[in-house]
Amino acid sequence: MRSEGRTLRGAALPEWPPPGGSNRDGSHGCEPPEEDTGGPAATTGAALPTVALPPSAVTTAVSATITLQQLTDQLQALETEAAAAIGAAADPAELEQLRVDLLGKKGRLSGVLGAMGRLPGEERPQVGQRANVLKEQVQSLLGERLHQLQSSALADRIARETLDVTAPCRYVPPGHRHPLQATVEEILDIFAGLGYRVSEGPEVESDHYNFTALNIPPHHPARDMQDTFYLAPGADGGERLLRTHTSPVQIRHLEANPPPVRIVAPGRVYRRDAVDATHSPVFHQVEVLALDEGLDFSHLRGTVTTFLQRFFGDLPVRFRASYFPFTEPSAEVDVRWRGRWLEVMGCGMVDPAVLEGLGIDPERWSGFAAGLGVERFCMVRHGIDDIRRLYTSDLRFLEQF
Ligand code: 2NL
Repeated sequence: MRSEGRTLRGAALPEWPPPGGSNRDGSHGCEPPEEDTGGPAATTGAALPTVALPPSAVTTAVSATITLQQLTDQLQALETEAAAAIGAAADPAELEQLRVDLLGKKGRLSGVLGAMGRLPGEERPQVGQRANVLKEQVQSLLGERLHQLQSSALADRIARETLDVTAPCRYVPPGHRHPLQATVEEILDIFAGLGYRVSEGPEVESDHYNFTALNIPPHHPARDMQDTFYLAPGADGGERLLRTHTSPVQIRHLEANPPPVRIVAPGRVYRRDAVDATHSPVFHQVEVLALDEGLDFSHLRGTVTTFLQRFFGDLPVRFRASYFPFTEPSAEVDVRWRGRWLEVMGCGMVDPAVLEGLGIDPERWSGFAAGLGVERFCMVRHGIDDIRRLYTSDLRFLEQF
């Protein structure tokens, strides 16, 4: 390959006449330019795809003596044939094959030059010069054809890949977050600013995580207020239901993470309620839980007040005693909104029974929890009169946000 490479770069044809001049070995002339001594294969060369050498040329090449005229004819025939084959080459790979067949170490030109040794010494320079001319011509034909093929391939590609930059685009109307989602994110942002991490969990829950672990045993009256939707038992035969609050997320979090804990759990929850202007069987909740050493009701009060004043503005906030099975004491929280007290969330100190159920020592750890309905926050903030407007995807409504 290497010596063939030299041939192609045009350095391999020997100077003509060769340096040193006379016939040191007593033969008629120089040996052929390379070790290729003109055996039949080299002489005839590999057949070109399109044009074959005339039989006479082939036979002449292998005979013992040869005339100047015969060699010149062979070179002429080779030139004609090469020009036709190069002109007909369909792609660069075919051209490369032609180059090897014509100019390569075992190619056609080498074959003709191999026969040159049988000419009388004074005739050889003529053949050598003719061969050099032929070689340069073939090289430039190869180069021109390669250039032609490459530019027509490029032109084809440009034609194929035309892009109409004036074509109208597909219209994607600009949108924005749903007001409910925006409310969730705003609430989470406020708690994130107070050092809470977001935690999420499954909407399909077990009775244990949704009720029992929250100090709501079977037949507890609180189960009536949070009636839900039941699914067929899971693979393990356990009861499955749609969670009625995101508290199970906090139970799961406490099982996996030892206190201290500060988390906020957003998500969709379900209750068996009839639809009206303020109720939906599917709604959204955010619950908060803080568990640490030394937490008391003042921390709960400060945290909830700070949160509400960041969300609604610097308004009066009041706590009223209430009841939840999972907190003790418990409170409802109201804000003074446009001249009226509005109940917006519930909260309390985590009931020691909940902590004991989790194997957490209530003598050491205490905490508070709070829960709110996102729809209510969204409706109060924007003056929305009916919860159903949040679910019906009416653009005349949504575009107002
Ligand atoms: C409401 C009231 C509340 C909680 C949720 C809670 C969670 C755990 C332990 C104790 Cl793991 N409590 N959550 C506590 C008090 C109130 O929600 O009105 N929600 C819409």
